[in-house]
Amino acid sequence: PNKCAIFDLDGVLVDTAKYHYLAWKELAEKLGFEFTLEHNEMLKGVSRMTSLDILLDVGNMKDSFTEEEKVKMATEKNNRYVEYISNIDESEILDGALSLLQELKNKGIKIALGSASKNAQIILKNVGIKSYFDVIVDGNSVSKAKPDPEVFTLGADTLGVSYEECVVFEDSQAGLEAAKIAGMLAIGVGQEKDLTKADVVYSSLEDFDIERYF
Ligand code: G16
Ligand code: MG
Repeated sequence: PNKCAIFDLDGVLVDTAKYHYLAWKELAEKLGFEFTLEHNEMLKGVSRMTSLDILLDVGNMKDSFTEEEKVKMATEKNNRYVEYISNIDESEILDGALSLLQELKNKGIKIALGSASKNAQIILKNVGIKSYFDVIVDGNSVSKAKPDPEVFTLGADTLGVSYEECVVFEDSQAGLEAAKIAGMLAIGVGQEKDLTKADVVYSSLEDFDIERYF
């Protein structure tokens, strides 16, 4: 039986992926190229600096900047993103997320966060769901980014749960791949065509059948 649910944050529990997109798009426009929603798929679940590299590649500017300039651009993007998320509230919680967290709690299932974001704490606090988590692993706690499984295994290790007893909820290919490498069940949340690495895909957490997995 599964004992632990591990949740990605952006795009699974909260609708903040759109703010990442807006902030990256603004940077691309400043640099003089278009960054589309389709391009944005490549950034999901990916760390901030790797996201910047992918974006610069889209604009054919991969080798145009020094490391220092890149850090400056990433910081600028993050400042913009933090502005967007500083005023968010529970209305940004995605459909089905709150009731799923509550049902898991009622069943005594351990709940972990496994997010690549360094801004996870502020988001959880602003939308009011921080107290559901038995452990919070985010971009500040790990040294290796998804698809490395560290962001999920660290949570399981902290809770003393074996990886085979963990179910991961993810909206990104990088995160689903990380879950599979760890030996965890990988539930994709989103569109099937984008999430080919998932064991099973639900278009929304609302459709997730808790009795089937826990
Ligand atoms: C999120 C997003 C990614 C973002 C990454 C780092 O991860 O999906 O697009 O690049 O975090 O975020 P930050 O710049 O805030 O540290 P997740 O794992 O919660 O989906
Ligand atoms: Mg995500």
